[in-house]
Formats: sequence, C-alpha cells, structure tokens
Amino acid sequence: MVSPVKKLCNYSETGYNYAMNEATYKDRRDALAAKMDDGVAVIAAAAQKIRSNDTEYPYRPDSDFYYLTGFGEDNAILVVSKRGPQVRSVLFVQPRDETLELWTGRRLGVDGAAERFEVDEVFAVGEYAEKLPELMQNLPQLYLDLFSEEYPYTAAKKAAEELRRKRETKRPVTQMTDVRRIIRRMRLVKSAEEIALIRKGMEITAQAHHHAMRICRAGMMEYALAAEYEYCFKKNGAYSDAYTTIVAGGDHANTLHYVKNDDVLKPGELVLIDAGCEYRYYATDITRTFPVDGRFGDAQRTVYEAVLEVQTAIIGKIAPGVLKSDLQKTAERMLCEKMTQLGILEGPIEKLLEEKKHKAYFPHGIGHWMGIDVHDPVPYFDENGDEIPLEPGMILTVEPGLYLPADDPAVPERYRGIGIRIEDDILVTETGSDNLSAMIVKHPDGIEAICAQKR
Ligand SMILES: [Mn+2]
Repeated sequence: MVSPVKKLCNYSETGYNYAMNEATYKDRRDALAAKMDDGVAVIAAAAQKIRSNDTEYPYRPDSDFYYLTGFGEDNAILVVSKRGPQVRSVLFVQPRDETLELWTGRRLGVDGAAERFEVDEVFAVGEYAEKLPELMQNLPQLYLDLFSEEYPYTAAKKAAEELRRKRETKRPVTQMTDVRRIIRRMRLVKSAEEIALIRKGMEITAQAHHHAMRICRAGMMEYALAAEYEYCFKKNGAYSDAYTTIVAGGDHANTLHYVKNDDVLKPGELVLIDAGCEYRYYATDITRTFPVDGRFGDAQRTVYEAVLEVQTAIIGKIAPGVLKSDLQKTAERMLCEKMTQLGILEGPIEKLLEEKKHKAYFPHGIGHWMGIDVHDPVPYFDENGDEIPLEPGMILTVEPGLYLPADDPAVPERYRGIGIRIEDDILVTETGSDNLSAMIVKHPDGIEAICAQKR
C-alpha cells in the first residue's frame, strides 16, 4: 500500500514537483533506522553555494538528504532517532518568510512540511540546537557525516558532549558512525521508481545526442554544440546536465575531462561528446564519438570498431554475481589485444598487461555506479573489504576508450589524434542486463545514417 501523493498549490522546488510518492521516502527512513542501533542520525541539506558576490549557483540538494526526504529546499536537517522498536523522524525546515520569499520564491514552511511529509514532527531550523538534547537523550550512538565541519554535524557533536559533561544522560554517546556509508549502501540497488526516472532522463539524453549528430558540421564551435545539449535537456524538462558537458573535437578527445569546449570543429575529425541530463535529480551519463562531417575515415572507423567490440563484449558479461573488477580486467586485456593488432603496442599480451603499457591509451576505469550522482558514491566494497558483486537493480556505466594523442610518435601516424570513448548506462537484471541507453545509436553505419539527416 502506498499513500497518495499530496498536492500543494503555488509551490515548487526549483521548478520540480517532487519525484516519488512520500511512502518511498518514509520506507527509506525506516530502512535506515533498521540498520541503526539505539541512536540518532543527522543528515543535512546542502548549503547554497555562492557563484559570484551575492549570486548563487542553481541549488542542488545533497544526494543522501534528498534520498531520505525527497525535499529540495536548502537549510533543512533530518534527524532520525531509534529507541528500541521506536523510530522517530524529525525534520527541521526554513520557516515561511514573506519578505525573503518575495525574492527567492515560496517555501514549504513548518506547517506545509508537516502536511506534506510523513515525518513525526517538523520544526523551524532555528530550533535545531535547542531540540537536540531531547532528541539525543539516552541514545549512545551518533550517526552523522563524520567528515563534515558543517553546522548540523558540529552542533550534534557539541550537544552530545554537553549531555555527557553535564551528566544529563544515563547513556552518553560512545560511538560515532558514518551515516553516509549506510545510506549509500542502500542507494546501491535502485527501486523501480528510480529506474523509471533514469529511463525518462535517458529519453531526453537520447534526443540530445541524435540532435547533435544531425546539426554538427565543420566550422561549428564546440561550445555551440554543447549549448544544443543544454537546450535539449531544459526544454524537455530536465533541469540540468548531470555533469559538465564535454564536446571534444579531434585531439581534444585525448583530454579525458575536456570541458573548455572552446575550439572549432574541423573537417575530417571526430568529435567526442560526453553528456547526459539530470532528470529530477537522477543522472544519465552517455558518450558518443562521431565524425564532424558525418563520414568515418578508414582509420577512424577501425579504431571505433575496436572500441565498440570491447564495449559490446563487456556489456554482454554483465549479470548478477559478476565482479566489476573482472569487467575491468577483461576490458584491459581486450583493448590491449586491439592495440597490438593496430600496431600501437608490441609484444606478448601478458607482458604488456603486467607492465600496464595499455594504461597510456586506456587510463581510466571501465565504468562506475550511477544514480542520484553521476558517479554514485555508493560502495564497491563491503564492510570486510570484499568486492560487492553485481546484483539486480544496480546501474553502472560501461565506457571503454582508446586515446591516441596527435603528438605520440609510438602511435602509427594514421591513428594519431584519434580519441574514442563509447559509454552506455546498464541496469543489472535478474537474467543479465538491460542497456538503458540502447536507443542511442552507436554502430558506425547507424551514426552515419543519423548524421546524413543533416539540415
Ligand atoms: Mn561516465
């Protein structure tokens, strides 16, 4: 059973209605409590960040806070306490303020938050410090961001210390635990609702990549092509990109995170574009590499097909129980073999791998977790340090590449200046995997066909 989504008039969080049913977030808070001993967990919203003087960056919530609340306002704190079987969720929010709201928009406020969220109590954020001693009374565990110096966490530590010093508690705090680690372990496996949001984002990202293939031409600036992505994302309801768009013409593709995007796209070159929208705070992360003027040259196609073959093989290996480190090893071995076939590396594969010679041309990982964050900071290893095998509901990218710099004399001349990465986002399923970005063309013939639709 799920409770109906409550509707609010004249209220939106940075243009969003909240993404999921409130019961989803309540279930997550209960799941967090189930992993806690008697104690208090504190998790805070991200602070606004200044871009210049008194203007701020567009606000983006803290991913862990958002995961537990679905709340997109800043200056908010969630406290979950567990006392035996009793779980209590308390939310601190910004109170309504007519004068400030005139400038920055409507806030939910204390009453609005109490109506909307299935938490036990809501208070104004200004009351946080004075409520802490009561919330923490006789609870010996403190779950918080161990590594943050931000106010909500330092205030919780201070409250614990005062309770102990003044002997106002029978059970002082004796242990502090990283709450983010627990939440992120929960975030590792995505729910059907989360997967649906990523699929929706992927439709938008797919449109943008296909649009770019159609409008790209020699003489265009990289930033102009990047702007087309932003336009596609925003007009289709994705509030932001999930990360800074990379549009790398020619040899710039050999700079892995090239975000300057300020060069002209030249005829006869490839362009590597790594771009994905963020839809309701869920990421997509897609790379496509295609010819600026629509036709692969022979050398370009040879390298492209080598990378594509590796990418297809790695995606084919994804299934429950598989280790990501094995995907990495397989990708490195396959790319190493391809590089010897292309004359980029020479010698026995085992020796090349042992000496990590392939790292010069494939220096990064085969993929990463993806979710609310594009590089989802969910764990790769369990509490014992053992690698967590793939299981249904996990989402990872698969993104092999070959980067052959223009000025590298070890690379055969015909391949110099070619940089290729092909990246898809893969959902692990019961039976294997589901490529969430399968609709975005990547076979070279398919790419040429879309490019030929140029206007
Ligand atoms: Mn990626």
